[in-house]
Amino acid sequence: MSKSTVALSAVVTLAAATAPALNCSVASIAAFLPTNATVFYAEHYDKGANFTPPISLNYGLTSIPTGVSAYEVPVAGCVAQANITLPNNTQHSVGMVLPDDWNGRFMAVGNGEFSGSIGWSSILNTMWYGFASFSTDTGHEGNNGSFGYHNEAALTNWGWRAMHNAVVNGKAVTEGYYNQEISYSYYRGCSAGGKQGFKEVQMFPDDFDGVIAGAPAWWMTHQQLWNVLTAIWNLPETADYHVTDDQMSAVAAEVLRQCDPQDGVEDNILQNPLGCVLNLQTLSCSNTTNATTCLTPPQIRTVEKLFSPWIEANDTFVFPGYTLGTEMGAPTIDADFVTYIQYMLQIGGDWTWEDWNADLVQLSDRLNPGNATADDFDISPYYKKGGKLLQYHGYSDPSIATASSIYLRNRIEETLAPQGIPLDDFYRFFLIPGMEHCTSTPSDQGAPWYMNGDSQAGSLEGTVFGVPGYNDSTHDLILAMVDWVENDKAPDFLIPTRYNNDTPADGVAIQRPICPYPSLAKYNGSGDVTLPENWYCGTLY
Ligand SMILES: *[C@@H]1O[C@H](CO)[C@@H](O)[C@H](O)[C@H]1NC(C)=O
Ligand SMILES: *[C@@H]1O[C@H](CO)[C@@H](O)[C@H](O)[C@H]1NC(C)=O
Ligand SMILES: *[C@@H]1O[C@H](CO)[C@@H](O)[C@H](O)[C@H]1NC(C)=O
Ligand SMILES: *[C@@H]1O[C@H](CO)[C@@H](O)[C@H](O)[C@H]1NC(C)=O
Ligand SMILES: *[C@@H]1O[C@H](CO)[C@@H](O)[C@H](O)[C@H]1NC(C)=O
Ligand SMILES: *[C@@H]1O[C@H](CO)[C@@H](O)[C@H](O)[C@H]1NC(C)=O
Ligand SMILES: *[C@@H]1O[C@H](CO)[C@@H](O)[C@H](O)[C@H]1NC(C)=O
Ligand SMILES: *[C@@H]1O[C@H](CO)[C@@H](O)[C@H](O)[C@H]1NC(C)=O
Ligand SMILES: *[C@@H]1O[C@H](CO)[C@@H](O)[C@H](O)[C@H]1NC(C)=O
Ligand SMILES: *[C@@H]1O[C@H](CO)[C@@H](O)[C@H](O)[C@H]1NC(C)=O
Ligand SMILES: *[C@@H]1O[C@H](CO)[C@@H](O)[C@H](O)[C@H]1NC(C)=O
Ligand SMILES: [Ca+2]
Repeated sequence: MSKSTVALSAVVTLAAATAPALNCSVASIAAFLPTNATVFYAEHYDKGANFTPPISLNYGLTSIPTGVSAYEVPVAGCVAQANITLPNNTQHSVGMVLPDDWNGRFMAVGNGEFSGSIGWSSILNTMWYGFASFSTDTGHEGNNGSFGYHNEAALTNWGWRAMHNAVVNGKAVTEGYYNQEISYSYYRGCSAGGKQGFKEVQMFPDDFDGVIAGAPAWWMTHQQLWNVLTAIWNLPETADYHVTDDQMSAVAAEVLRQCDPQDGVEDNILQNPLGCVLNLQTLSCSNTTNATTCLTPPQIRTVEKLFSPWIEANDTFVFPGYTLGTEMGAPTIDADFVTYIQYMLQIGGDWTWEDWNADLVQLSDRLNPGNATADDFDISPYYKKGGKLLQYHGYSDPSIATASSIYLRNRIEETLAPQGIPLDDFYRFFLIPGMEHCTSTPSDQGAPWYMNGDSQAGSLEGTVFGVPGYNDSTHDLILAMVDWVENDKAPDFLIPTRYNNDTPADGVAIQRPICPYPSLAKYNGSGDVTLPENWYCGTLY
């Protein structure tokens, strides 16, 4: 039994022994919220019961691909939703889950993309551990940037204000509902949610004791433009430099062929894509006869651009490129990202990709919509108050260039090092070979990725809670953070899992440690490469 499991059971026992008569009702939840809040419902669910968010209060969920659906409530408890007033005559909607068997801890979770819906699946996922968990829709419904048009207040809510308000009110509800002080407060988010985690660390260092921030969209002002520009680099489709999905698949296969052995182990996993020397000429049409997949010189230039940093005039580094092994397909325009330029940069719906101009970088920097960008690298206040921060990013992320996380980590280090702050004491960054955006791995790589980071459980077959078979702090991100915060046991490594067919019942396909940057997992030279014990965290040189 690890230290964390001992601590968890101790608190659970304590909560059970002193269990007050919990009162899951609209009036009792409302009593712990400001009077300008409206509690819509508060209902008790048995373990395993289904909760379906009422569509009339969760329109935002209909714009998520899966739509509104039923969620399994993992342990018995109270499920509630309230709208809470924010400044400038605005409001946000907050979902809350309060388990009967409370572990004494508070958890807030983040959102995805442009947010606009409560993260019900995420708070129910963390409820399983016994956390009282909260999520905000960030003050608008719908998952694109159109809400921000001529609406500074809504942008601010989205940028940071709603999350902090949800934390403040969520803590009040938790302590009121259980009539007991919260022992520790945590945060888990990925993508936009990773950014929200950094934003909290930067602006409200007292909100959390432990923050888990995956694939952070922290450089909102530049990343949003890059998401559109990478597609523009591949347009129009009639251009001689345009690449197709078939060609990008051939590139992915060639990257794997050349880079896989360069890390010393031929296993289809790119353990260190940054260390790969790639020769794209092997795909040139002069070398191969397959006209569907070969590349002309202008097409090779397009591929090189995608894997290179975006540099503008005057040597301005704007955003990093994709890392090798990122199988992004042929980039195409995503209408959601265009709404950032149209509505968050206040240009209007007539803007099309043909209007692209590099001056957008300056406009985006100047407006910094909602102050959403998390670029205050001096996170020393969070260190000084004893907070812990765990950042992770997949090496094959087709949505947010992996290297933007490395850039963030390096800017933080160069800001804190002169202050004599040892990064490793409170901030660790893990790169995950072969993981895509927050979750999953390309089928030709088959890397281990599952640690129950935010949104990961949804990529497994069936309804999954925790890390099946591995209820401990080396395999489970949440337990790792709890162990770090409460037992001072820092994660020297973590072990993600890939289950056969992404189905826990089918058994484990592969596990391998991931290591705090800049160390990386190395094979010890003998034994099964799919077993974690044959790997160790080493240095490159
Ligand atoms: C996980 O471990 C904790 C602490 O030992 C325990 O309370 C809990 O029941 C375990 N959960 C499962 C599903 O085994
Ligand atoms: C629950 O709280 C409400 C509002 O405070 C109160 O009216 C009701 O009597 C309480 N119910 C129980 C069972 O305590
Ligand atoms: C809502 O109520 C809280 C607590 O009473 C208060 O601090 C806040 O200013 C109110 N918000 C608005 C917009 O009136
Ligand atoms: C929102 O309210 C704050 C404080 O009341 C005020 O300073 C700010 O100018 C307002 N912003 C907008 C866009 O109305
Ligand atoms: C609750 O707040 C959201 C904004 O987050 C808003 O769109 C919705 O209309 C509000 N619901 C009600 C019933 O006021
Ligand atoms: C953006 O979201 C709004 C609100 O959900 C929706 O009406 C609109 O069609 C969306 N626009 C795009 C381009 O998806
Ligand atoms: C042509 O491609 C083959 C395999 O695809 C490779 O072995 C060879 O080195 C390539 N030749 C050149 C000149 O790139
Ligand atoms: C060319 O590549 C395409 C896509 O991979 C494949 O379907 C096709 O069979 C190949 N053609 C030849 C002649 O190898
Ligand atoms: C480059 O620098 C010059 C001189 O400072 C300035 O006038 C110009 O606007 C800059 N261009 C860009 C794209 O930043
Ligand atoms: C914007 O956010 C940063 C943290 O990311 C914070 O340091 C700064 O004070 C904020 N600025 C405003 C005007 O709120
Ligand atoms: C490599 O792993 C094997 C199997 O766990 C172990 O017996 C061996 O000592 C390890 N070798 C090194 C060099 O660490
Ligand atoms: Ca390899």
